[in-house]
Amino acid sequence: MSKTQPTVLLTGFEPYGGMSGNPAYATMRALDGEIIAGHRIVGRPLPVSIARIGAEIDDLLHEFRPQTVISLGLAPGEPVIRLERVGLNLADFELGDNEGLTSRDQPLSRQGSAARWASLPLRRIEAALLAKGIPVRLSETAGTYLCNACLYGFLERLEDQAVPCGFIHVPMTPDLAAEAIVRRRHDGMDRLPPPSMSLDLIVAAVRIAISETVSGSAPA
Ligand code: PCA
Repeated sequence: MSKTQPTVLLTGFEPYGGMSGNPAYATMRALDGEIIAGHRIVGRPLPVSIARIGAEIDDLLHEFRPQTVISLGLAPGEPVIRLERVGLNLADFELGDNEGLTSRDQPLSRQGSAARWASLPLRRIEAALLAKGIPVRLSETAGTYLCNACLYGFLERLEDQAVPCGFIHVPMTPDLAAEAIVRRRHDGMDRLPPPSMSLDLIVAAVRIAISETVSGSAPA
């Protein structure tokens, strides 16, 4: 890997919650190794583990010293690309992580501030996606599960550095939505089927988000 080429660290979460895949992971894999506006994309997985995520973040920052950090996660039920504005200093979840751990009312960082702003050019990304016909929205919460822990964890470690950093939640892909419909048939609840977006469109959206962040323009 060229030492002079700036690096974009792109993380994607592993599958969780009994689902067979995670489009965040698949998108990270699809973009790993791509060059966007002269920046090399380094895609790496993150574990859905509250016990391990902090050390994983430390290791990735130490290994790659990225100029930009963008993390991806799945938001089941979300119909559009969702740009997170803020990470909260809170872990609170009943759905066990991939090691079976839950958390209640726990701060992620003892000394850390209550919240940290994502530092990606969110409005520019939003405008670029809308211009390409990709539905997107800004969001005031990344939840209180692992995706939020990831966003807060990166922002805390990068707070003194000029490294744009943020988190993008993506919808289910159609295969996961179909899987959820089958699963829900058995729970007797009459619920709307979950919305979905094709992996191709999600990958295109993340490529645009990276390009806007590193060069201020959409990919050619
Ligand atoms: N989504 C979960 C954790 C992993 C993922 O892809 C979340 O929104 O917190």
